[in-house]
Amino acid sequence: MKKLIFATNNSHKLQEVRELLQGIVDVVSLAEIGLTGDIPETADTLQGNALQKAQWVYERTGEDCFADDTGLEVEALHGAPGVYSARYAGEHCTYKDNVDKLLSALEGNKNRKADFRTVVCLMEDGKPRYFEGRVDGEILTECYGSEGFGYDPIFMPERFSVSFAEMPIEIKNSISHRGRAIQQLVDYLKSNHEA
Ligand code: ITT
Repeated sequence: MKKLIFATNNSHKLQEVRELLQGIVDVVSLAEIGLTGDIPETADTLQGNALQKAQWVYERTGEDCFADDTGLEVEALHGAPGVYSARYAGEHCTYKDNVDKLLSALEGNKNRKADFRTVVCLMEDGKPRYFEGRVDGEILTECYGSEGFGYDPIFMPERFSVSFAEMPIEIKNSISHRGRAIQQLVDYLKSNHEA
């Protein structure tokens, strides 16, 4: 099975991606190879950050790897927090700080449309390749559920009547931004490595 290091410090992402790539890719975490430290993500696009994270790991290991950069884009906020989703409420803020800030920003606003977008950067032999996934939905007016992470308790994907945080991981994975981007990666790996 192909081995790929996943360039993330986010344990929830790791769990979701491991589930998605089970039996297809041997996903190696940074903890497993003893690579610590803050991975820089200073670009102003999801693609730029995904590249930066994958490159950071590739430069230190020389091994094939991949990274995920994700943003929540809210229509009424002209696409914010977008690429700045992690630090929306400031440096060192918690998921709850971000959720509270977003709920306040949208208070009384009838336009709740939003989407999650993920760009995955695969670094193979030092060459980057990108895969994207997106899911449309809406921002709820309060938190629901305790699964998942980040903005999951306030995001309800279209055609569903529950938030991401009310879904088992397999259901979120089957429709999410990350699930879709990783599916593209799987399709690429299957068509290029098993022919
Ligand atoms: P790494 O860069 O180490 O992978 P991160 O948490 O910094 O982890 P991102 O920059 O990609 O990851 O994500 C930005 C933020 O967007 C993240 O901190 C969460 O608040 C939110 N987020 C990402 N994926 C999400 C998801 O599937 N559900 C809910 N919120 C998510």
